[in-house]
Amino acid sequence: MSAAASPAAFSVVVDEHIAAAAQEGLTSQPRHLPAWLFYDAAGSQLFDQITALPEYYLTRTERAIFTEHGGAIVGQAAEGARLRIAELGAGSAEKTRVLLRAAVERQETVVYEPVDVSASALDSACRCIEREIPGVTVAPRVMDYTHGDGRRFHLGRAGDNERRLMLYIGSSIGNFEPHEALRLLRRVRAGLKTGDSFLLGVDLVKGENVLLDAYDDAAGVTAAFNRNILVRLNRELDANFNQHAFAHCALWNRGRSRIEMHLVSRFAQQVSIGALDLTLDFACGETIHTENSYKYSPGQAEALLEEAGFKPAATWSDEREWFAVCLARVE
Ligand code: AVI
Repeated sequence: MSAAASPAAFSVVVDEHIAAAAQEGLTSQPRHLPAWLFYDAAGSQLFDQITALPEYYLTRTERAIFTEHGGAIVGQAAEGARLRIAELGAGSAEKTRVLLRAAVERQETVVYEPVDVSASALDSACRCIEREIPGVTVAPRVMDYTHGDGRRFHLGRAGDNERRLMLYIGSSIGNFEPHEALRLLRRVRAGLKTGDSFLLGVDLVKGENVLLDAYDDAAGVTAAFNRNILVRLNRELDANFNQHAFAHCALWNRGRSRIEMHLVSRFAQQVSIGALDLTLDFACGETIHTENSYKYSPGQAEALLEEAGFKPAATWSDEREWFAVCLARVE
């Protein structure tokens, strides 16, 4: 190993969480990396681009459901009371604006509580909402809602005549393994009180080609998003991946009802990860599994919500039944 690549000479502070994930995933067989590694600044920008791609129907289909049914969603969640709206993994909160507008129309003002692990994501995403939609007050909460060690969410008290509507939209639940999804929903349930409700957005099973195109677009944005994970390891762990020596691969795993993303080594190659003092030998065709995106059958999300302790109340879908938005109540 050269001096420049030695752990001692690597001057960037190594994030232990990233180092542990890369060490575990890249030395396992089959090799894998966690999907949360996608979302550095460049990856988040690429994901924003993905949501506008013609092939990536998810975002625009869910937004259309909100545009058509936002009033009904907010009305059913409120049941005559005032509503405050919380959101897990708020991101750019772009679709949420549709629901916030519906809430303002109904009750003139609304408190919006975006929850995210990253304070900076919350800052930039939500600062402008108050200016854009008069009547909205933003109360951001920094919280790692994906790992809770059984602890409850601390969202603060809602007012006496106020109910909370918690959003988890954008098919984000689809990136969790089924047992993790159930655990997450149970945590959410435990952090809500009687009368509150939960809105879950799920992508539905559909024709294989539609699914494959959504995860392997013609412009190559999803491929760049996938490869960006290697660029991130180069920067943060002093690795020397040649991102172009790995092909983007999206496949439909029908048996497990999920799209899988992989990075496939185009030829036999060696990669070193300086911060881990690790050298990896990739065979030609060997893959790194980077993401699963589960697709739900009609009724499956409602069953999951019920298993997590919610009472499913209503489901809205688009004409083609490509995407579903499920409202469930805490009783
Ligand atoms: C964030 N998540 C819901 C996206 C999805 O569709 O599973 C991530 C993504 N991966 C590739 N394209 C988009």
